[in-house]
Amino acid sequence: MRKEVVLITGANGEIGHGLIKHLASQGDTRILALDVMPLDESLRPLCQTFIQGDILDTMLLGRLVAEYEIRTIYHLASILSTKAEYQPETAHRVNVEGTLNLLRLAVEQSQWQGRQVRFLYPSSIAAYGLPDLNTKMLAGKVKENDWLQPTTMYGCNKLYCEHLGRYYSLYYRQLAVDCETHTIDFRGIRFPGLISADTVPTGGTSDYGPEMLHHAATGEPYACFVRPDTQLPFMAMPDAVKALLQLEQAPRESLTQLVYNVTSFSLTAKQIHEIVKKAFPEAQITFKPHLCRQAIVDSWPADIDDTAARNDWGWSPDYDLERAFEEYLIPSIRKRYTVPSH
Ligand code: AKB
Repeated sequence: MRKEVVLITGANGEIGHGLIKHLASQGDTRILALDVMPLDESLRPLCQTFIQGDILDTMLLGRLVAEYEIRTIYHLASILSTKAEYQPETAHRVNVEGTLNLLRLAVEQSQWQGRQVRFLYPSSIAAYGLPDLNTKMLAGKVKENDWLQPTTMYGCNKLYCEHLGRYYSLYYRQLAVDCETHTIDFRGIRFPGLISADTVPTGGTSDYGPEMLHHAATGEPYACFVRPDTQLPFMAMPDAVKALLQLEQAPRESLTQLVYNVTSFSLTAKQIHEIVKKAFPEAQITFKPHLCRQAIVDSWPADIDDTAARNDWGWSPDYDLERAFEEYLIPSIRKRYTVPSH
């Protein structure tokens, strides 16, 4: 008997933390967690099984196909935009070949189960590429099919994997004699910059937002690597988890597209600085733009249009700007770094 599970790759990453905690709190989901790094001790008891391994290890993935009945895959593993620019070919292997391995696994599982496995794929605003700052500021809320000329390896990888998801959903082996009937049910979400109270991101280019906040709370000085006027859309982590779960649950018939923008609020680095300073008046924050990272952020939209997600599957964030900082980020981060007095 194969064990029915939900597979989460990149389980130890930022979204993985939030997703595992949420799924475990619902009680009825058996989680098979996979990560190349050891899983955080706090997450271990929440998972049915944790496997430390690589999504490029096809033998390992073959073993998973044989042992488990995988209902849904949350494929979270990836190398983020800044890190990917230092090792673009490695990023391509992990982000594209790794995703291809998971899509193949999903097809095999769908065939064997006789039903479509759901494949939830977090894509990103990095899939967009606006040619210059002026265009970015005039573009307004960018829709899913606009400005898709990413300038980073990570962005190219995300956009291409969205296409792969569409291919594996609709056209997989379309000319084969034994043309496979059971394809997969791919659902992609283009996330804005994410901010979590529990984890600090590594290797991204929207990281200046969460880094400013976490450094301020720990009293460490922070030099923000973008200009104060830099604007990006952001979202609090509980909303990112909510979006993934809500899209997973949505009836296929209500979905008019395979990839959706979602967003919560959009603000400048200066506005983040002001909010952080108000909460942590001692914070030592300076602005020291890194020209290349700045150029990446300048190519990402200042805001995105998530009307399709709102219309098709009822997306609506719980945390607007004020609630995100006042009710979630600041109190949780304050608590996280407070040393208990004995
Ligand atoms: C990154 O900065 O690479 C990510 C993203 C925007 O997808 N946070």
